[in-house]
Amino acid sequence: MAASCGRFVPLVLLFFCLSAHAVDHSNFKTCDKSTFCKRQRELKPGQSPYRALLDTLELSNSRLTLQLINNNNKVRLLLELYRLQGNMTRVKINELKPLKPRFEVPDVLITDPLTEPLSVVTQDENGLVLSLGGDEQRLIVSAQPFRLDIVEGRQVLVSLNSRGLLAFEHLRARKDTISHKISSTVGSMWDSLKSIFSSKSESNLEQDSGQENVEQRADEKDGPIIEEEDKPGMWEEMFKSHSDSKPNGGTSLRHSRTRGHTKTKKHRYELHNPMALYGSVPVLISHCTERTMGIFWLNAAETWVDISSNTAGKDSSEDAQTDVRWISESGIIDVFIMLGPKPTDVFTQYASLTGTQSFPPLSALAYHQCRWNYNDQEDVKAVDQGFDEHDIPYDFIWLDIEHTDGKRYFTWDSSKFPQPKDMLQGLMDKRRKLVAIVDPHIKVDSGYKIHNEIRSKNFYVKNKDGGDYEGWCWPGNSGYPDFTNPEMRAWWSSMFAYDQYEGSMENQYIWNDMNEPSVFNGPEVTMHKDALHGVWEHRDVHNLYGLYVQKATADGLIQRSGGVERPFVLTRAFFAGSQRYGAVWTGDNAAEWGHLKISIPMCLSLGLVGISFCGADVGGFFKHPSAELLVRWYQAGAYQPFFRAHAHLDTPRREPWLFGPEITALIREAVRQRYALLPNWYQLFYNAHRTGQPVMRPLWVEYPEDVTTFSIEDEYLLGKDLLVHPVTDEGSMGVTAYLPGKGEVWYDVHTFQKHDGSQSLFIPVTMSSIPVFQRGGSIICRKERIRRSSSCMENDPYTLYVALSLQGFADGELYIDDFHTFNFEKEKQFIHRHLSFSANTLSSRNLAPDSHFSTGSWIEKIVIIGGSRPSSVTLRNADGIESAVEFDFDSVTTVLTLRKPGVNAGADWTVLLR
Ligand code: NBV
Repeated sequence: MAASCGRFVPLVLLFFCLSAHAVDHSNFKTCDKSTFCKRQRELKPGQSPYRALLDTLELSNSRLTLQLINNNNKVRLLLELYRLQGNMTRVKINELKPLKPRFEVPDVLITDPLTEPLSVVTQDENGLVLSLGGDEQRLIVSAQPFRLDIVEGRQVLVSLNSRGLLAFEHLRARKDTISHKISSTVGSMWDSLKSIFSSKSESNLEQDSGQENVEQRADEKDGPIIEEEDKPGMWEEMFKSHSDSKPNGGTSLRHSRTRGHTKTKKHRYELHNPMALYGSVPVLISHCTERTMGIFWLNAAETWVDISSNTAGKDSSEDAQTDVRWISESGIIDVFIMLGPKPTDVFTQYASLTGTQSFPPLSALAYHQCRWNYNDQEDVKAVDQGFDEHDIPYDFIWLDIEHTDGKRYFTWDSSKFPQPKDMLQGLMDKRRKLVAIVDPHIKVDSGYKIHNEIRSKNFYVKNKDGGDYEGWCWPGNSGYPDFTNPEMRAWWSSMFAYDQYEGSMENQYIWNDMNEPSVFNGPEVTMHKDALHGVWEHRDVHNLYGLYVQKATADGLIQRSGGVERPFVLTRAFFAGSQRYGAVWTGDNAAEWGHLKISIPMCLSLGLVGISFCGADVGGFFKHPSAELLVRWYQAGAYQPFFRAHAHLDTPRREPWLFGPEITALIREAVRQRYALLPNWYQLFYNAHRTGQPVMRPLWVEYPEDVTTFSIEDEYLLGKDLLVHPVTDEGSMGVTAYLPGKGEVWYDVHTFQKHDGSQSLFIPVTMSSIPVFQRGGSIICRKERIRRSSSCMENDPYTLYVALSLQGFADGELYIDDFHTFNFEKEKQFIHRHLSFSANTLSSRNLAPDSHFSTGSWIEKIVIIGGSRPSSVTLRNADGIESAVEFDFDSVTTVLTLRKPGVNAGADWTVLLR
């Protein structure tokens, strides 16, 4: 697959491309050790043998099908092409007549994508040209060799198989042991396969010879399928002591290095290593000054992606090209080409396929205090009090695996947590909450209710021989519920009901860890690929497993509240679409400066592929941070979407007050900055939920034509108006920040100092804060009365920060609802205001006239930055009644402060500066 575009910046957003210092690399496969990847890589450009059979073309209104034939072995593939609404094209390739169905990823697309009519513009013996709608876009299908090109005007945007690398291994029966293979290997999963072979009787299937199957799949005139020699690893693969039986032989496919098979790590990961880690989102975004595009490869099997680009240093789009080769172990080719053209269009396109970020309860956006482990109820109480004593707000305290009875999830260790409800009530009295961990490996123990029910309902993943799959994890010998089974998920969800999950209460939320899934004694520390989920092999569904765990858990939290409350679930494993179910964190990092630094691009990448609710363990999970690193991490974390401190069991305690009063004060200030900005975070998440636009954005998203922004990953934007440059180097005296936007200005939020856009400048720093700038032309809402928790601040008044552009304009939004239920969606109970400043007048206008909600919050202060001293300030309320507003003006900082306008935050009002 190739895309052309001047100064092309390919962003691989597949998974966390990181692994570990302490990781034993020998536990993980390289492409060379993954035989499917090795076979595919051995194919050299130009060797793809496919030809499009133009006489097989069928075109219904919006679906074009065409057969492709492999000239070497005569196996036919079926190509389907769709034009999708919103400037997208979908390309599907499957075997025309596979021996049995190949896996097609369910539950990731939110709906069947809406299509648009396709029409053939021209056709001859060399191929055809389709109109993709609009005047300019065409899809060219070349027959020999098969190739697809999407062109706009004279420019080729995307080409498929332009280097002739398409390869699709067909399902086949093993030659040497055909009957054995079918009767033993397929037969071993006979029950679940029956429906697939519904046209055959059981005995028929056993008698089938591989040759008959083969012949069925070739057209008479092409002759029978020619089976090539088996290549190494086709039918069995060994990795260390693990054997992967491959009942279907090699099934890999490729369309054009980096890896998308989620793995678990027991060690901290290495920086800048493309080894697979906890999650994968098979999306690639390309950006250049003229255009942004995306490719979504919907396949949940192990996937390798090779990328090569000739764009370095190229200024023109003429001959710039990035080549991408996707290699997946099984499934089908199902590719969505998102044609932009702007970054925001690609986000909209991807959101229309996989959904948007779930809208978290406000408290989930506040500060979380976690460690492995808080030891017992007294410990929880002491930490909770510590926050009050040191006047540091927090919303959630977290319990890791040690809170359970012997790692039996949904239970409590009765000696350490004898009265969980008392503990939860104590937190609730302070309007605080708790998160408890629930992992998906289940202790095999006949005295454990959860295990017994899963076993009796036959809900466990099976091993290749049909018994329950068992592996080693925290509880010892463990079973793994089959989360791909909707009945299993419904049952799992029901376990969160208050009468099932004893000791739980409504202020308890959930954390899913180890859901890659992690199997300590499994190949690559995960599940055997030949384990079975119903009829499908783990090979087919691996990258989906974690998504399903989080989905079932989030559904459980919704159901336990009768559909009223928004859930909060944190997950370690994720896939495309995981954004719909909660938050993701970047896993087991370390207390090192490099890990703090990399948290920025890691969360930026996830945000670009829909997962906005991302954060890294503040302080670093492994090792003990220095006080300086801890402070810098709190300061950075306060400006990242998911803000949670976490630490490994073996590390010394590090609650914010354990490093002496000066450090406590610095951490307090960082956390307070987070709480003050919660209204802005809330509004950004509402926007992400509604529109799919990321919360945390690389600069190029807002300044797509400014090439300087393309490689910046040490600073970022929150929405479009706040620019954050964390301090990520030890002993830093300052940072070099790039402020984008010719003709724009940025104001330092701490000093109000004004800087011109489109320049890099050195910003000196002290330990007290990190550089944050507000864009001239924006209005940001804050709450400045910081209390114990975000819930305590719900009805507090707002302060508006109006940062004027050079032309004297500004605008922004304010969003308010009950902060925790679905009533904003179901009952339209919310307030959404547009705030705008122009011609010396600031006004608040209703953006959602159909909605209804009343708030007790009012506007207590308005800070206007970058203007001049007025002679009077008047407030005009919704009834047209005018009153004078007190103000003062600082001519050095050009800050005008309006005191107590006192108007309700949900009302229409205008402030006039004269
Ligand atoms: O449950 C223990 C830890 C947890 O604290 C961490 O956040 C997870 O990423 N968990 C991994 C398992 C063990 C890690 C060494």
